[in-house]
Amino acid sequence: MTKKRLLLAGMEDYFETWRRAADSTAAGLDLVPYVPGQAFPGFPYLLIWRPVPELFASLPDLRVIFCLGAGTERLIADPSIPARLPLVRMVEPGLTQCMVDYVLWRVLYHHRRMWELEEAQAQARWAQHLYPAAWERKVGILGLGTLGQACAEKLAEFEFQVRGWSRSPKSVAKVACFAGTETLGEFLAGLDILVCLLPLTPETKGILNADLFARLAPRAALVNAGRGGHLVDDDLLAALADGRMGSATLDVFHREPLPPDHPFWLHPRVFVTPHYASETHPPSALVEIARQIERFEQGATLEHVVDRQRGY
Ligand code: NDP
Ligand code: OXD
Repeated sequence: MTKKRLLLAGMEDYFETWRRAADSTAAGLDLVPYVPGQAFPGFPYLLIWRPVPELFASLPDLRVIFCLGAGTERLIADPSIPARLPLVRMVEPGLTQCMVDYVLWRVLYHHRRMWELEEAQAQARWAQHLYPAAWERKVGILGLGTLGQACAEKLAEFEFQVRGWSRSPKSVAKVACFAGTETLGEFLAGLDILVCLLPLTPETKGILNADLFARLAPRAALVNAGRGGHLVDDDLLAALADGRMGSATLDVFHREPLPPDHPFWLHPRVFVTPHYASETHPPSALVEIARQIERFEQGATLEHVVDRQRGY
């Protein structure tokens, strides 16, 4: 079988990892690195993560753009990407599984107030504390898409009281689903732990702000694995200072890497992870890309195509 050629652009540091993954799977893809200034006629498929200057002029036969990640806001904002080409966001089992691990880990951490034990250990102090059962904790997930839904299901399995919020109505077993801006207040009311897994769009930018924090349970915890632009940093710092919010895990930031002088780094109730919540796994992602190419070549509609007007 002839392998399909997939061009990788702007991913120089990872190219060898991807090529090894391609060689180790039966995806049937031949990965080719983009070289700036060179033309690539005859390449219908492209995989990119961030905008690459002058890329599209060198790809006269391009038909589908695959994004390496689930969040496509940077590509949507790139005016050089031809509007006629479908942009497919990443949906693959490795990315979903890692996000489930991360969210479960961080929710359990905040649920059991692990930092109190870490602080106590640093002082050789035996510090038992009481905590509610999982079924007494209300956990909300902003964004009930591919990742949010998988996380909601896992948290429900662990007996948390789980709520989810999306744009369109959803039905997820053991999860109370809320849809639309008009239900946001009801969704948020009294949540103990709030997880953000929204895409960054004009509607969701700055959604994690003082008004939202005021609706949660006192000393609630925030887990932001969506995008840094969802959070108003100063509102979180103020809410932590006045005790309205109790703690936060932040994986994504307005500027990445997070600048060394940012107050989040040394805050005793803020736990920073370096945009590490989840990542695309080359072997399973390539199988998924190959499946989509197969569909496309057989005339079926591509899945997970980004709606650029909607912003995700
Ligand atoms: P999806 O597109 O599958 O899900 C997005 C969800 O957000 C959908 O449920 C959607 O509603 C909802 N949503 C979007 N806009 C609104 C709105 N205005 N009001 C209410 N709900 C809204 O995306 P994924 O689950 O695959 O990924 C989500 C995000 O996670 C990514 O965009 C990215 O930012 C982030 N991410 C972070 C990673 C990390 O390592 N930190 C790794 C991977 C992703 P509806 O279902 O009705 O469309
Ligand atoms: C993604 C990410 O969007 O890694 O996939 O943040």
